[in-house]
Amino acid sequence: MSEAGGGRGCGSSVPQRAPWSLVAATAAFCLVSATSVWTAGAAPMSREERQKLGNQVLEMFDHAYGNYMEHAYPADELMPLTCRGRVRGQEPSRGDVDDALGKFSLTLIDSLDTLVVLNKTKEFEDAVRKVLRDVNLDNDVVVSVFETNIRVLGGLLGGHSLAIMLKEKGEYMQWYNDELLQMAKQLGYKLLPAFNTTSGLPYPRINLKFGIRKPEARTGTETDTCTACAGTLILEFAALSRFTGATIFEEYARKALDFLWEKRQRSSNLVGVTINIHTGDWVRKDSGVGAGIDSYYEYLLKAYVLLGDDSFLERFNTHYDAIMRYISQPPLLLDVHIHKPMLNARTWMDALLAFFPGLQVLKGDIRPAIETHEMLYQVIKKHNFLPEAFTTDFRVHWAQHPLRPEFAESTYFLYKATGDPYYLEVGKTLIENLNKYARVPCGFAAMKDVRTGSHEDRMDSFFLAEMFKYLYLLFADKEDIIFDIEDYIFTTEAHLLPLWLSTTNQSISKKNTTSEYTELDDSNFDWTCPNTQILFPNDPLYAQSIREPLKNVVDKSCPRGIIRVREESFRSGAKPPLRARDFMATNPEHLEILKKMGVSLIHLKDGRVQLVQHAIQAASSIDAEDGLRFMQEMIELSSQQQKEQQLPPRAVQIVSHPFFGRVVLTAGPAQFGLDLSKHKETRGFVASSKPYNGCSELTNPEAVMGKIALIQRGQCMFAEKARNIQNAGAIGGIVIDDNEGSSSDTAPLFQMAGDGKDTDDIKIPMLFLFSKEGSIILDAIREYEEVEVLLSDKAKDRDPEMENEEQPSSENDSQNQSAEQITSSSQEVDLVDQESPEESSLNSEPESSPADMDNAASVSASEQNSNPTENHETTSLDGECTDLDNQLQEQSETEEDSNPNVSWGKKVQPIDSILADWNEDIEAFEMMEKDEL
Ligand code: DMJ
Repeated sequence: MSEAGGGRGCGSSVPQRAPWSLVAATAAFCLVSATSVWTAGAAPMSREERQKLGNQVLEMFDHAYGNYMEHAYPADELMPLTCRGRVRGQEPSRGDVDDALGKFSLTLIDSLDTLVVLNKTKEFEDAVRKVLRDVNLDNDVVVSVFETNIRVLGGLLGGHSLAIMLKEKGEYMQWYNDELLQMAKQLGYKLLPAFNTTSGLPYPRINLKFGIRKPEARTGTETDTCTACAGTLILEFAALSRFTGATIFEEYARKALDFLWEKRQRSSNLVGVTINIHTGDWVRKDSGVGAGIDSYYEYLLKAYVLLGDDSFLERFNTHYDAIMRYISQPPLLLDVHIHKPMLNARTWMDALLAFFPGLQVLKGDIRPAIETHEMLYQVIKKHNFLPEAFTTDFRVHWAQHPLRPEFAESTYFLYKATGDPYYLEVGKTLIENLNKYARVPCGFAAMKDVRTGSHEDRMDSFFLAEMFKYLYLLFADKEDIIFDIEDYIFTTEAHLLPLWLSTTNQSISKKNTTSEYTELDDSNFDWTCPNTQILFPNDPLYAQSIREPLKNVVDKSCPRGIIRVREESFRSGAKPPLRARDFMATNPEHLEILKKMGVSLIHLKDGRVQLVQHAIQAASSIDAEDGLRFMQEMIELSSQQQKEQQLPPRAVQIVSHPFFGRVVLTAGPAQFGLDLSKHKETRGFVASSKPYNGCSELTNPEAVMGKIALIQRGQCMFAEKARNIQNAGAIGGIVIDDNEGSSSDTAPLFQMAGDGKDTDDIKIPMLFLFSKEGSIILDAIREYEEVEVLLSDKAKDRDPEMENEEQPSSENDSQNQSAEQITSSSQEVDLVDQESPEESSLNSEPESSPADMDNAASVSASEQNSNPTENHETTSLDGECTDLDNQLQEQSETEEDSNPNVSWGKKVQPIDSILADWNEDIEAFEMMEKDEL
């Protein structure tokens, strides 16, 4: 078993040698000292510049935290566009995302230890007093157990850890008497009822006041949870037990981890994304390192580091081997099926996996960390931020970006490990992009769409808990931080827990020790503490040499094959199966392969072709399987192409004082009028049309002449409104939704359809705003009268001249003034409760018009086909990299394929079991498509 004294550091089999830091567990486990290795390569960054960047991070934090405290506190989060607090129940529901909000001043608690890291000790002291004075943990609100654990319990424990550190130093926090710890304990007890399941896996949600079982709880009926949700408790729960001596918390977290470990898929050693908390069955059998699983792996390794329990390392290493074998395709990390790990389950990656290179650094496996990080950085350079999901050929899959910190986290760890100043430059770019594109007068706003640069009225607490910590630490020297960061480990929310906990109150780990985990053999440490000979083989340019071949991986990429077919899955001597994207209906060789796979091609009267598979007609079970894979690829390809046909959202950017382009609103495009993606943007002052619905000739043409007319949705077709404002001389139009409280944060955007007739006469650009975004413009008019906007496909950089006019001292005043004005009017809005998930693609919608309007003709194909799983038409893929230009209609028929008597040549696997497996895969794929992160 591990030695006492700070967990297990580098493995005993690997000699410790300079320049590796052998602190048992710093944030990075076996880190090289940053300055001692680098001698050449990217230009080193001077201490002066690093300090300048560090100060910039401090200023940005002040802007985010200051605005939260001024305009949102005690609410859980700041809404930076409308400059007010997000209070659950007072805003339209955003679904699961809102489960982080427990009316417990989430952002303040999540920011506590950031204040200390950023040397804001005085502010920390004030913040702790506020938490103790104001925060109530007994609210009648249903919260996520996972989020409450990592953000609130973790925040309180991180705050406590640094409070006692400061107290011991003798200057600050002298009055502190473990009050944060007491709150943490109270919260810990509130979460415990969630573990009342036979499996020991916690319910995903709990009512802070009523727990799970009571009828008032409004929860406890859930059957599934995500793996990360059940497997990301051990650090906080063990710390709570060890700080307080109450062993129950660590016991519960261990039990949940034990259960997940037992349930791992035994042949692949992978875990699925969601699991039934009662039966332990995997509900979603896809497996990656991003959403739904990420921090389960992170906590296994970090639990070993913090608690020194070898069993956690053994488990982590087993999973890590499987990840590297099946999921890792450097530089990509692609989800697979746990029971068919050679097959990819997705063609896209989510942004949460950006933490993984950081974890690989902790593990000591630097090469793939450098590769994946480089790939992610190139995606960021393309879109300014990492989109919530992106395809294997690096196109945007989900366009939002809620200011996630994972990439900054990995950048920090890679810099620590390599000392390569390249990573400082990466950090600098992150800072620049945040200031350029996400900074708004009242904080930092999440990106609604990285393609347009539009914002969402949201600043998540993790932005303060994590982003500023990692960015600040990236540029800081040891002496810039008032304590030794290497004495702590970062939780998944970047809260700091002291490593000395490993030797405190160890009774639980002793109690749970079984003979299953004895002394680990050396193989467990093979990767744990690599020596510098392996990582930097006498070459200080090591990291650069790994990045070099990848430098154009994103820009030069072509659409990739949809499902990876690994070499070992091919039969020897046989050709790889035909890929859907390569298929050409006119190629006789392809037709022959189709036939072998049991796929027949039917030419439809309208010129399209339809594919139908009868597995029973395939030449062998392997061909049948190839055929099913081909059909699945075709389904996905088809939905991807259909998605590409839809118009992307547009941006309305307020460019006049005091916004200066900082506020960007997500707008829906029109299927008629000027196409903003092909033409220069339209810029102009706005004016409301009269009548406001724009359904008849305008009575105020002089007011809208040469301007962008605002028109309310309703009463007539969108095209009719466009014609009326165009006739009055408007240069563009913005239709504002008449459904009060609607917002692109909560409702899927759509494109405005024409009226079913020829709309070529409409020459001006038309955009659609939901009510909340529209009211930001209307409020601005009330306040400033002259409001100028830019209509475009992508927000433009702010006007530097306009910016320079701003006096630094008056900036806050004017910002706050505008924000307050917006606040007061926004609060009058009667909000509706919508639960639509966020979507980045657009449906098409005809104008909401009275029943006598003929809408049917204007509904476009994209509306009819908005569900990818029901899509029956495809068009060709864009770009030079593919030769597929056939229109296909796919249909998978399986009903004839379940004959249990059929046996297939060499490989005897009943076809119904193959089909059942494949159907599971397809179901899982369909579920994933519907899922939000
Ligand atoms: C944070 O709350 C945590 O890092 C969590 O593990 C997942 N990601 C969010 C931020 O993106």
